[in-house]
Amino acid sequence: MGYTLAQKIIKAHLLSGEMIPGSEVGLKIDQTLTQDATGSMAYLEFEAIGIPRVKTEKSVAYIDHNTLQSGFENADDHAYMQSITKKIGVDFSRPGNGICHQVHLERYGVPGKTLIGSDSHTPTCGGIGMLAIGAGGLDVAVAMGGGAYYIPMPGTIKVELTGRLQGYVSAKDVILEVLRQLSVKGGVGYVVEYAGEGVSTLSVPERATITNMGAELGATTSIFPADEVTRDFLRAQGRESDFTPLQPDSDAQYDKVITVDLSALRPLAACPHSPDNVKPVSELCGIKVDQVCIGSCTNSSLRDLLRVAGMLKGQTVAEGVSLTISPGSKQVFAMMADCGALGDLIAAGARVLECTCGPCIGMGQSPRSAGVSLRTFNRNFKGRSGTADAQVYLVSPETAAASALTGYITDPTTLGQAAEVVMPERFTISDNLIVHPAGADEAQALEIRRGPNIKPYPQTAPLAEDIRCEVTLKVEDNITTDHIMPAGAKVLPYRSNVPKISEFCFVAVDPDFPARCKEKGQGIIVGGHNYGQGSSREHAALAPLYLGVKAVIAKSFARIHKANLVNAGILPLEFVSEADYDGVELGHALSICGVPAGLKAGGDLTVTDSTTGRSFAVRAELSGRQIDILLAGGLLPYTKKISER
Ligand code: MIC
Ligand code: SF4
Repeated sequence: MGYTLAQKIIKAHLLSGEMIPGSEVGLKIDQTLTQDATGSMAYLEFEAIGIPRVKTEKSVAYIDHNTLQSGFENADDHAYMQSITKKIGVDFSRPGNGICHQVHLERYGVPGKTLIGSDSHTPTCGGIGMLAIGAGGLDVAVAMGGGAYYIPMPGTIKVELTGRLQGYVSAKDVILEVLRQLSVKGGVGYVVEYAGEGVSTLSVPERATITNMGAELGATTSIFPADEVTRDFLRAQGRESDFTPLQPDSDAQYDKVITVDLSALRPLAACPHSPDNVKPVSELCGIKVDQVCIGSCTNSSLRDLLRVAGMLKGQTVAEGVSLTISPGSKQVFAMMADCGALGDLIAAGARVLECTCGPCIGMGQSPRSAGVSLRTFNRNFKGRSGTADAQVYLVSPETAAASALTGYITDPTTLGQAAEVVMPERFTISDNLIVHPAGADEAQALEIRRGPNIKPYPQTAPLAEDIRCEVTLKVEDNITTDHIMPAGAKVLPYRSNVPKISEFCFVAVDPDFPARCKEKGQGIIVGGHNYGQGSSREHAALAPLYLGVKAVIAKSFARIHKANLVNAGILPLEFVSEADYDGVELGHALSICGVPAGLKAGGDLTVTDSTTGRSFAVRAELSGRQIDILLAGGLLPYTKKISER
């Protein structure tokens, strides 16, 4: 039997395990990336592991999430990361160089290689044929130290692309269509692979828009073949020597196949408040718009912004609409300036922001109360924009630009014939904002700068024999990491300060949660399906750890968050019978006895609820390695133990 794209890369990087879907495989990691909001903790963890220099082929630290610097905290974090990366052998992408995924695609991505990043949208580089996976910071720290990265061996969903996109329909509409078909849970446990005659009609940045938002499917990653289009992109980036072709075997087998006919696709929008709440834009026309934001790691490439500039040229943004544009990288920004397209945006009244995540992560540009915001981003979870009752729609750059001009949600295909976007033969290449690490000898003498915002990794404890505590929180299905550990301008400055950031844990769901945890000292969280979907931020596990959470009992978990819980030493348990969820309430006193023995014997445990007198069964779906991590008190003590051997 032949191999799929992902299976080929996994096979070439397999360090342990068997390639049987669901069973754990350990992979050799060639490249890592971090961004500033998760990076400071990842480097603190790397330091705690105690290895002096990174062992990967290439590791890069980006500063792109928090550049507001509304206090000393972010500046402290950035200074810490700039100094430690120089010492340990990591490239440092200075603020102003762009969003991690866009820059990584342009300057570092290599077909056939493995990449893990402490950001859930790391699969963006699947657009260039990499196996690129989002992970928690501690997993990235371990990989930087030369350790394997472990995932359950994924199954494969093939998306067959037929035809060719028409006019103002673009890559964003493709992934919205896939989300419509598969939902935010549909990719869990799978790699999504793109195939078919439509593939060669899409450029690498368009493919990257599609793989980027595979994160919203819950997929392990998404990937395109590496073909002549990939070679052209690398050549235009002055990196043709990085090209290796990658195609699936003709007899590769897929667990599921869906088809998207590119020629028939119409503009789509993900309506409030979930990326899979997808409707045709034509059904939403006439809704008044207050704000339009173009950018983010999903849609900020040169192609996207040239298209927007072409649509805005000679026109004025509608009265009552605020249009912001965040270019994805310095390369995109500089090329927009050089060709005059930036001038067209400015002249039309666009508010051009710096090339960072910006409004996507709630760093400014919150809409007005109950306002309607159209965004080319990838997430529209409630409150993520910074305005609790805002109505956020996720759309393509074409729909965004058309709506910015009319002031109402507008189907761009009604604007007539789309002018062709003419891409340059070569991108403007300058890596002058990359700070390269010092050599090993020089590095020894370098000081690490540690401001007062840099606090150590929280204390963990080996798994107790018996867990006896109260339910300190009960939540419903699809709880996102934004619910657990919000981002935004007020909270992001504390990513290196777990005691402080814990004060914000779950506050949008239950403002009393942090205080209740402090009062009780320890607790259990009860959740529904897809608990922890969304981002890779390990703070969504570290803050509960700091607040004394010992276990989370849910109907099901999102992949990265479950791994983060284990890494933090918190036990993830699943209800054997979902009906038992209804019987447990906030404040119930639960006990789970003989935990280590139960885990070793297959993971079946019994929870006794002494408030109701009932008992129910739960299961820990964990590998032997994960059980050992929990027994050691988390991945950090476990890794230290292993590296001391
Ligand atoms: C996001 O889009 O939510 C983030 C911010 O990029 C996160 C990472 C983080 O919380 O720092 C992600 O997607 O992993
Ligand atoms: Fe940044 Fe938004 Fe992309 Fe996350 S989704 S990396 S916040 S641009």
